[in-house]
Amino acid sequence: QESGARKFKQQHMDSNSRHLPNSNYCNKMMKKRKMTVDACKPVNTFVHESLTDVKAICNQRNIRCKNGQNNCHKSRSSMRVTDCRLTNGSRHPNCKYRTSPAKRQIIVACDKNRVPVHLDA
Ligand code: UM3
Repeated sequence: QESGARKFKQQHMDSNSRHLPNSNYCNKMMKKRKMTVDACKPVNTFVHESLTDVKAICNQRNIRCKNGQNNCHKSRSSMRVTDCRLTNGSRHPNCKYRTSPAKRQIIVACDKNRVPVHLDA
């Protein structure tokens, strides 16, 4: 498996948490998924859908990503996600996050193997 795909799963996939997250969800998950090691990653989204459904987004038409590349794709349906945003005044290594569940269409970048490697929005 290519590193981009592995990193996407590590940083963005949490298929098995079906219930609404509690307020500690992001504090625990951002640490567990290694996004607080060198620095506190400021914003990160976890997707609570199956890997099959998230990979299928790569079959949607290509659209422009925020970085100007054209390998992004938008999900047809809304997906269950949780946004983690670093709180003001939070200092490494004590990374503290606000946990915000949401349902929305997501945009992912896919590589040549048609697997997600980045979450664009
Ligand atoms: N990011 C999210 N959710 C958002 C916006 C940004 O997870 O709603 C992440 C994805 C990028 C990073 O990390 O912020 C910079 O845009 P990634 O490339 O590891 O997916």
